[in-house]
Amino acid sequence: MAERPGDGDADTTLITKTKPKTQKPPLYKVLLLNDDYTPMEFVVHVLERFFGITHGQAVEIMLTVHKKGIAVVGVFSHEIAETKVAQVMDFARRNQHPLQCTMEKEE
Ligand code: TYC
Repeated sequence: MAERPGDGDADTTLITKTKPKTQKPPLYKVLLLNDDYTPMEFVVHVLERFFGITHGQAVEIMLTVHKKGIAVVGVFSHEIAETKVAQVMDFARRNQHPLQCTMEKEE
């Protein structure tokens, strides 16, 4: 008779399972950059409008960018991040502000 796992004699049976690896899509940080000309209220409005965050959170992020030069606004799929960047850049340009928004792949 052939030995089967769990038959419970003195043999040692090792069962090695290979874990199925599901591919996680890469995520992208959307970054906002400081400049000397875009009004603070405009930046706050942009953050509320395109990132669906509260006024308080928008003020906090805007001030971080103002003080540190750059901040992460959010983390999204490639397509969503690209859309957010395009919306911010287009809205800033149409209002003649030099506000810059960019995206970067998460490590
Ligand atoms: N530094 C700008 C000012 O003093 C305000 C500002 C904040 C601009 C954040 C851009 O992403 C920015 N008016």
